[in-house]
Amino acid sequence: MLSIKCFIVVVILQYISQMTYSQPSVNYFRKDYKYIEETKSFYKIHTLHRTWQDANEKCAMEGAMLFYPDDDDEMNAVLSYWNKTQPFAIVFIGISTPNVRQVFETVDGLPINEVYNRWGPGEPNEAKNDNGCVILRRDGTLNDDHCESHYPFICKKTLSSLEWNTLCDIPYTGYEYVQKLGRCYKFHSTPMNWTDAYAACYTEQSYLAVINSQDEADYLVNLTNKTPKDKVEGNFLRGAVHLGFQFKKNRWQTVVRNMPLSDSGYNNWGGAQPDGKGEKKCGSMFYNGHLNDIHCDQKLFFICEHEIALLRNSIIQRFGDSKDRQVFTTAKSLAGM
Ligand SMILES: *[C@@H]1O[C@H](CO)[C@@H](O)[C@H](O)[C@H]1NC(C)=O
Ligand SMILES: *[C@@H]1O[C@H](CO)[C@@H](O)[C@H](O)[C@H]1NC(C)=O
Ligand SMILES: *[C@@H]1O[C@H](CO)[C@@H](O)[C@H](O)[C@H]1NC(C)=O
Ligand SMILES: [Ca+2]
Repeated sequence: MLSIKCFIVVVILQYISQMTYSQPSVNYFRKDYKYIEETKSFYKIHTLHRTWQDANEKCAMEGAMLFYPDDDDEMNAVLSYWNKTQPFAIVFIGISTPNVRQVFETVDGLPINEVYNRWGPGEPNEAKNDNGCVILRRDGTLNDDHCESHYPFICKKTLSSLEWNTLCDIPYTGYEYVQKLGRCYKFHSTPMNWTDAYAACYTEQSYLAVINSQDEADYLVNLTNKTPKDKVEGNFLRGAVHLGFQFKKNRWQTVVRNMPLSDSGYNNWGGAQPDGKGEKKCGSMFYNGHLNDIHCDQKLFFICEHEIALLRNSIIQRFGDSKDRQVFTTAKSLAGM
């Protein structure tokens, strides 16, 4: 009886994964992005005000791009969504003067005259010094503004640029599925401090990796060894990577469910570590797999870990009608879950 159940579940799962492969037109990127059919793209309006540079980086971290309108049609489609959902009057868009004053280019390198470019009356005017970044007003006009101003912004992901990582069930191809561990991992070779690394993993719907077994430690060592990183320049600490544990409430605990590190299944500190006497409050791993405490402002490489939901939450969202939900419910009850 059990094997029949398993067989049926396998068949259903195969059916689901075939849908994933065979339907590139499924319109799902992330839960927080809205798909607009006219432009075949996904958009997220970020309400937190940021500088232009921070907005640009935030979109890139989400695997998207700081939005600018391609043409009138996209302008109208996005403006109408914005009008319906948000009250603010201005957003930063993905147009700036990265090279030369007054030479406006999109974040993907197009001259502004090849995209939507209806300036407001008298604009651009460099009214403040260093007016290198472009804002869009609700009336559809553009204005040059100070890049260090803070405004909301919109991130955009085109459907055609979407690559679904089927095994990891996320829209990020940098994650490697490890069958033995049933998890996915990504080595980030842009060094960050622990806090920023934590946020970067979170942005990719993941978390700073937590080691729960010797096998997992071995894999992370292998992943670290095989990632090319010798040529990465800059001021950061080499020899260790940030991981998901920290010193909090007088003990070392993991970022997943705040579990004491000693209960996590892997507690193998490097020789004489931790040596910070509680002053170094963030967790890292030497390249050889041994744990190390570190100052949280120290920049290191880091590894994100992605847990794959057993019956794939995002597929329910991607194929969100009730028929598919039924398939899942059936599969779940057959599997006795
Ligand atoms: C959005 O609202 C502004 C004013 O609040 C209006 O000028 C504009 O036409 C509206 N655009 C769309 C596409 O709804
Ligand atoms: C790590 O790499 C070694 C040698 O390449 C290999 O034998 C081992 O199976 C790998 N371990 C994991 C967990 O990937
Ligand atoms: C991490 O770096 C960011 C800037 O990227 C900074 O704002 C933040 O204060 C730093 N955090 C720590 C703990 O050093
Ligand atoms: Ca201006």
